[in-house]
Amino acid sequence: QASKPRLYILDYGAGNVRSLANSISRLGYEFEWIKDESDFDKADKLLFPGVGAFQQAAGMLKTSGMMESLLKYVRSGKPYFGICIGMQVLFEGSSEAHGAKGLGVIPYPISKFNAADGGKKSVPHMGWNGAWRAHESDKPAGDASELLLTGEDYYFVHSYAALLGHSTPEAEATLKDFAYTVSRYGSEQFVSSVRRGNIFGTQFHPEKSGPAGLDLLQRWLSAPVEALSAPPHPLTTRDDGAWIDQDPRPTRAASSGLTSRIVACLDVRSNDNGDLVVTKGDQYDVREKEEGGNVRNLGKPVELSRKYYESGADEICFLNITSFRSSALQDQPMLEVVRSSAETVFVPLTVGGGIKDTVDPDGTKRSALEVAGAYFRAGADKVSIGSEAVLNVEDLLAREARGEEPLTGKTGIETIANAYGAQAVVVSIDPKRVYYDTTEPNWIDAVPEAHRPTLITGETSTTRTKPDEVGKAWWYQCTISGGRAVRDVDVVQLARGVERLGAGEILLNSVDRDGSGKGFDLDLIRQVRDAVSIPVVASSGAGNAADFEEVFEKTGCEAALAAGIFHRGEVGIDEVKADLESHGLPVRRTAL
Ligand code: 1PR
Repeated sequence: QASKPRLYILDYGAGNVRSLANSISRLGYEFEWIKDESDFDKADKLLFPGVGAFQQAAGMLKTSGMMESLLKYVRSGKPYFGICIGMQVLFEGSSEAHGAKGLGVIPYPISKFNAADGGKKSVPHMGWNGAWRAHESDKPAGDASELLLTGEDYYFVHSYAALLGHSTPEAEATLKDFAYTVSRYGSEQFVSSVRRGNIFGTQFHPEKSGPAGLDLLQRWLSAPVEALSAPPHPLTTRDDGAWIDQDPRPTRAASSGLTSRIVACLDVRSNDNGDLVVTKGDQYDVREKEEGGNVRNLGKPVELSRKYYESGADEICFLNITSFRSSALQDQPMLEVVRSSAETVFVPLTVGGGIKDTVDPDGTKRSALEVAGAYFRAGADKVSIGSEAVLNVEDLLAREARGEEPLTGKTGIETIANAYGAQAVVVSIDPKRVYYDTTEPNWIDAVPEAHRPTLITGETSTTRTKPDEVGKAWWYQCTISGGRAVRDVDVVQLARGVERLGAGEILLNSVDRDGSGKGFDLDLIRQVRDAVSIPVVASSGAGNAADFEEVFEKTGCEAALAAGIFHRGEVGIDEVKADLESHGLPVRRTAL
């Protein structure tokens, strides 16, 4: 009997590789980490889960001398599976890293998405998208080694891609030697997976793509080494150049390609007994209204996150709202929550709360980068920064006003984005409406330029809140420390500032709407959505399924988040998705 193939994973120390390790264990396979160059010879199958930035990956491979060994392995004909950056290193090089070269196995460049495409689109390309075959292989239908399955949604997160039509006709022609799938983001098409002989790569993350991703991994893991190393089958391209598969879902055609993402949020804090519980407040007050005022306990974080994964949440967000006496790193229970959740949740995990430079009581300095690194290693895909981001943008604006260089490269947003990629840094904003007294004559003259209200009638607000808003004027003031302290920065200033610092996504809460069930604050979300080119997650106020449809339709946000209605079982994630689909919005459907 043939011995089991030895599976190795190459980790270059950036980003969340824990999730891939967890998914392999969950599928019942064993693996080892590549520790030095000699391990490449021992490996029968190799997985390279490249998360983060191309430059970091290529740089590490070069300085550690592993680039040569990797190239030798890939050329040896033994099975290789590269994920995201692990696929991109097969290509020639990336415009992300000036001069940093890939392995050049696929002589085609990696370039950046065009944010100006079709007016405007958010970059990174973040979320769930389909993958469609460009060619037909002559393999028999159902061949066990057929990996490029289509018709499912997979999780993508990247700003650079092998964009079709971005190179010379000669380079484009060499792509025809590879079996690849194509995905579309706006009007741009890119290679979303590629295969030839022993080489397989996906731009998306199977380990974060729910059941569809696990299924894909399972197929590669279970395929015999010989089947994965066999010479490529001839490919046929359609004469008219069209892809073999076409997206059968009509709703998709009208969208950017991405589905409308639904995020389940778990605010976590220690209760009065010191246990971490999922809680939920109204306007950020998480204590019971009756006597005693205990912290509301809505369940256990790990159990709830698994439940939401199984019921189809596209993403899970943990916000640790405990006030830390020292750094969040000392808070081992939260790291343990992330670690345990990542064992059963195979969609992206975001973790926020306390991610900033701090000093522990014993004098040990902890940088935001260090805290974030601990969460990534525990299984988080993104970290979310709240209060600190407001202070950073204040500094940025002050430096700019003094005529100094606005970016220092030292803030948490910058250092984390630099090491792990912009897509790993979310900024969570907690704005609050500040109303003007419009009955005062010439009230507008007293309003500072930065706080000019952009709407005075409220007529664009949700129908349920319209009557009491008509005639009012307000601005959106940013808060810190869980809404307890206000700052002078306006929400648009903040959103633009964090984008300049390098954040990859905005989680937009509303202190006024939090827990109210009155619907999302559409005016707020539209203002921020229009002000930046990074994805925006709308949050706070969801009361029913129709609120989600409204926020996607009226603001163009990429994702919508809710907490209370999911925790209390008032509305299910499947119900929200069914409603969106009935209104022609694309959603990810799961088989679970
Ligand atoms: O400032 O970097 O330590 O991060 C703290 C994080 O914790 C911030 O993201 C901040 O939004 C959050 N936070 C702090 N205090 C509270 C609180 O509730 N007392 N929660 C808090 C914020 C808002 C959302 C909530 C949505 C949806 N909660 O997380 O899930 O409003 O709720 P709904 O659907 O029930 O309306 P830092």
